Amino acid sequence: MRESLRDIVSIREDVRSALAAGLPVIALESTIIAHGMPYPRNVETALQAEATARAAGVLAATVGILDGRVRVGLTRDEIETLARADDVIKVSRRDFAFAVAEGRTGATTVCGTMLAAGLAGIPVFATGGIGGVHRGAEQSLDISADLLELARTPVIVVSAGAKAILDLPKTLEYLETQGVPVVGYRTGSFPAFYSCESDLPLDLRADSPEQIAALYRTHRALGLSQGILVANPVPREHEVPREAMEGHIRRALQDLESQGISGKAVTPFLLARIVELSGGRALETNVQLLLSNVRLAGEVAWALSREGGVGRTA
Ligand code: PSU
Ligand code: MN
Repeated sequence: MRESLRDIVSIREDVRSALAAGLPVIALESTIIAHGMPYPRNVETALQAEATARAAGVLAATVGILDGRVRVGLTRDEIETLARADDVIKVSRRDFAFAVAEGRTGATTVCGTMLAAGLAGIPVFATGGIGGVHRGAEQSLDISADLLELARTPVIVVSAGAKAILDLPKTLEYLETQGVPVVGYRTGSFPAFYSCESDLPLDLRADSPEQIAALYRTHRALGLSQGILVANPVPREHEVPREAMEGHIRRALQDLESQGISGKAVTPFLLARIVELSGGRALETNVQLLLSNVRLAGEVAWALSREGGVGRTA
């Protein structure tokens, strides 16, 4: 039996018609719901992200896999399911076919969500922070599949940079090697997720959503197939300064090692531990930077649709 894409991917009706009409749509991920934040803050945040998009006149399609079906545009109940169930697979590119073939329920990472957004024809995606090259990668070779997906799927990913738990210089080097444009939004330095800036300069900068939309169009017109990473610093009033974060990160990394955690459990463990160590402050920052990214992604989606039809990804 040959399965067609339609048998596997369900695009919610309102999302489908918005895309057909060239109206602005953004994709949202679900790993942040299932593995990135504690219950019930995860559900509240996911719904708040969708409401923030709506307030900006943009439709948000949260992506996930329910009982083996890829859903582009989850319902409230489906978001609740992903947030509560404890057997939700963290779905990256390599897990995608497995989750579908086995009829499983899964939350998509940045990598998995880009893949689904590309299939659905949604060119803009808002997340918190992408995965990247881990500290100590010269030993562990732990490099997030998010970076490889950015190298192969032409979706604009609006983020607050890469998570500060990572090796940020190596993450930028890797993206450069893979030909992924990294664009600072109103900044000349790579944001460090919880903090507005790092000491790492960026070569590309945009000061308006229209500039990002124009860059994407040109990128596609040239036949370039990489994604574009937009690095949007967390709003200043919500940042945790780097010196304050660094202590928590070092401690969390020590705990990671002493507990012998590896593989896909690494990032969820570190994020949860840092929330604990910061007395919840890191969680607040994480929520706020996500909402800020949703607003910017919405503006970029508007800019793309104004210029006549959305920039198709396929
Ligand atoms: N950023 C957050 N919270 C998260 C993640 C990123 O603020 O939960 C998730 C994203 O889904 C990202 C994933 O794609 O962590 C990266 O995991 P890994 O390092 O295992 O590739
Ligand atoms: Mn990893």
